[in-house]
Amino acid sequence: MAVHVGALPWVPPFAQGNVRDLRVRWALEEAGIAYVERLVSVDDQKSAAYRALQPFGQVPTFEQGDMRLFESGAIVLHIAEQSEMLLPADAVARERAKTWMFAALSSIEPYLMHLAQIDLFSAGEEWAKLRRPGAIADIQKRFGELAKWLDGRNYLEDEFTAGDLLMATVLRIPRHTTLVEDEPVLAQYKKRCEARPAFKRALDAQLATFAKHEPKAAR
Ligand SMILES: N[C@@H](CCC(=O)N[C@@H](CS)C(=O)NCC(=O)O)C(=O)O
Repeated sequence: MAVHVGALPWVPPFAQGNVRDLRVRWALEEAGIAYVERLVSVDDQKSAAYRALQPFGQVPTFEQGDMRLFESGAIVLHIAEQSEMLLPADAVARERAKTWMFAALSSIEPYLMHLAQIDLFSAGEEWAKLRRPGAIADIQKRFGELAKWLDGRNYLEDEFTAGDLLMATVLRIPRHTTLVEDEPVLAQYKKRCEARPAFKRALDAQLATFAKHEPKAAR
């Protein structure tokens, strides 16, 4: 049964390569599962039919027959359950990988999204100027701790897993800063994950869609 992935036709350049369907595309590429894009327009996002699939009107979504999912983490987990490329067979290693999936999404991503809110969506606002130093300090603390864990390791656990897939995509969020580069262990780790052919195919596919649907006004 065909897999459909909900994605946006176009986003402004600052968001390209970071829209969360990238995670789903990457997981599917790692698992060797073919998929078809389902492009979601602004009108679709507001429609009752789409809200039944994604209550917040966002992407990504995943549809395969009766299996209709939203939330990138839940979708990646569903795909990972089908492939040892993403979740090892060993029971302990498998649960450790899932632990890192949650860590990426709940212990690292919120800090980075807070900074994105400050820098990209509220730039120039007074509260954002006041909050920024604290937000940076919080990220530096988390990044230092993550770098300490990764020091001397190629991946979060023995092998690449869905935990690394999510962590690497999360580390792409502050690309308008040097926060990742300031921690060389993190920068090398991110680069190692992004060097995977499956990541490159996923990124190319997302960017190709944006190129195809670029509005005339943005050219
Ligand atoms: N927690 C959700 C977040 C989804 C999300 O923020 N999607 C963004 C793109 S990365 C979106 O659809 N933005 C368009 C909008 O909110 O209208 C997930 O991980 O799937």
